[in-house]
Amino acid sequence: MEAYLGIIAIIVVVALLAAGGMFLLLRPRGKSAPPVEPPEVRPVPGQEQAPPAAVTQDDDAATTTVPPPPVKPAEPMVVPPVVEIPPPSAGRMVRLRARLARSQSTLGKGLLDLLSRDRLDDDTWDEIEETLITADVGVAPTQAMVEELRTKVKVLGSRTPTEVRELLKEQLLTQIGVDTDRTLHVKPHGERPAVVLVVGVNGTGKTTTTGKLARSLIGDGNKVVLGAADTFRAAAADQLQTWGDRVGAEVVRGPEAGDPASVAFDAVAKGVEDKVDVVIVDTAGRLHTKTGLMDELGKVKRVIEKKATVDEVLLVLDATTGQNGMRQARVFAEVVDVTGIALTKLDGTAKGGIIISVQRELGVPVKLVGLGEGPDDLAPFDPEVFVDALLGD
Ligand SMILES: Nc1nc2c(ncn2[C@@H]2O[C@H](COP(=O)(O)OP(=O)(O)OP(=O)(O)O)[C@@H](O)[C@H]2O)c(=O)[nH]1
Ligand SMILES: [Mg+2]
Repeated sequence: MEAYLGIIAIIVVVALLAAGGMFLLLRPRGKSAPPVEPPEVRPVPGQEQAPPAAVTQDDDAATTTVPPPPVKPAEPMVVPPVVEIPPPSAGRMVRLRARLARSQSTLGKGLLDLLSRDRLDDDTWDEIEETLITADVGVAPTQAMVEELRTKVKVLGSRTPTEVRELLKEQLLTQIGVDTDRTLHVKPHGERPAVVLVVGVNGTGKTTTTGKLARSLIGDGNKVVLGAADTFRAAAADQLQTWGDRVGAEVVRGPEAGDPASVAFDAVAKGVEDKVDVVIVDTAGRLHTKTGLMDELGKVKRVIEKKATVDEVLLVLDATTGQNGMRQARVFAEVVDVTGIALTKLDGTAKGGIIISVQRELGVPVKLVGLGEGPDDLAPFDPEVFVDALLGD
């Protein structure tokens, strides 16, 4: 019996132990289990203001947060170079003629007022002469004009304002030259481009004129290569590069302090290879009194001529420099055979008469005029428009 009781006791103890084990295994884990966190939603950069992407199903029920669709990583921005389409050159001078206001008020209006006086005595003629000289017309052209005006005024007797204007217009046009050929030689020779060499003393506006001319040629439908033959300063080539980049003209440059003639040669070679219409070579400013630098310029031209014809040698003259400009012009003309003058900064001067004196001095026409610092402020020179602007309409 006792044996039975022992066995039953053992069975009960084992059963109790088994039940306890089951309890431990099956009891809920409650607080000790880590909470199941909803997936974290981070704000997408740049979309911090976007409403949260949560969908609430029921006030009592748990909040279910639906993550937003995956955002593609931003692609790197590629900014295409902005290439401008410049306007054509036609009609530029008419658009810019208001820029001649200073020459108009001094030269144009001054002469009209003097010539409109009832009595033209010697003092008045002296004043007329002085006005012309002050406007840089030059001594010989001034004397020629005064003589002609005196004769014509005598013939006319009393003068109406229209007659005075016509008289003056005719005289100014005669001195400037209406029939002069001012064509810029930029027509390519078959497969070979035209070449324009830009020269002048420091700061006259060579690089600016090169850039403006490239724009206007491109505006007229030409393909252009620029040669940065100013190797004295790296900034000079950068300045030209900026002009080229704006209109999509390739710029050929060389090492700083390199040989300008070889850069000019390379630019022309590139122009030939790319079959462009015009190659414009910008050179460093140089004082006409520095023989070594003037010789270097002669070499630049000769080296280009091994590859192509130099169609234009443009002398860039600053209209505000007066008689000093005349001396520069003479020396440059001796060294490189100047074929045309680009007269810059006419917008800032009352000395518009320099057009007359410089042409007379060099026997070379003014082909381009700079009438401001803006990219399209360069115009083919038109004597009629110029004189009309001086005399007012
Ligand atoms: N107002 C006015 N300024 C001009 C004109 N042409 C050029 N300039 C200004 O003249 C300054 C000199 O121009 P650049 O083109 O650098 O002269 P540069 O002859 O190349 O000078 P260097 O290379 O140093 O000899 C610049 O500030 C131009 O904006 C013009 O027609 N009118
Ligand atoms: Mg320059």
